Amino acid sequence: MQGDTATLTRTVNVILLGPPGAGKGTQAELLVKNHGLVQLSTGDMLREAKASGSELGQRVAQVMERGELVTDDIVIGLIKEKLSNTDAKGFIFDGFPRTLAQADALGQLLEEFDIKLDAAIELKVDDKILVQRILHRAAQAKAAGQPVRADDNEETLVQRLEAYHAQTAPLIAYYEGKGVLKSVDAMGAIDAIAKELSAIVS
Ligand code: B4P
Repeated sequence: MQGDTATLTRTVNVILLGPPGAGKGTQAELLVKNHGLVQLSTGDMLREAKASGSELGQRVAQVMERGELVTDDIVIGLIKEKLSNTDAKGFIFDGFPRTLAQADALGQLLEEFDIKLDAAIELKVDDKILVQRILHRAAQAKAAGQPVRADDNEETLVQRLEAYHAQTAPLIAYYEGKGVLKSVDAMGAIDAIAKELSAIVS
């Protein structure tokens, strides 16, 4: 990854769009490491809520385990809370928005917090490869004696993909219409994809 680390000359804000297992979380972590951006992952926030045993966590756990999307008001509230409680600049919105209503809400929040969206980056991957990636992640976690994500199994992935195509894929045209869409082939090696993303944010 040498040569990809760069201090940005100005604040950059990007959305990572893509199906489950496309590499949103993987690439967001590399953008944090290489460019000092702040990752806002609604998936991580929801898993934290679940692990904390809070009332919210209990409500969302079953929805996630079914591979469905959590309601818009919950995830919009989580993102708003994070933006309200940070002085950080330069965000990666990872897994948010996932519906047109969330995209509209994010647009309003960005205006409210005076944040400019630079790009919505689509990670393009064939559905076929996603099953392998998710099952691989489950196997790795198991081998390391770590908990396996409750939604990392083939049956739930089918539901997650259905939700993606029905509710999230329309965001590609939405951001294309706003002139901020960038598409990246995310079928290759993690490092090669990271290089392309670094070039976009730089
Ligand atoms: P998320 O946590 O966002 O999970 P995801 O989309 O399934 O995974 P992600 O895309 O980040 O995985 P990654 O590629 O990094 O959401 C989980 C659930 O939370 C949702 O199903 C939903 O219920 C709920 N939720 C979250 N946000 C929501 C919202 N806004 N609205 C409503 N509900 C919401 O990793 C996959 C694996 O692939 C890893 O093992 C990685 O190492 C591997 N991998 C990545 N890139 C690779 C590559 N190029 N080659 C080989 N392997 C690769």
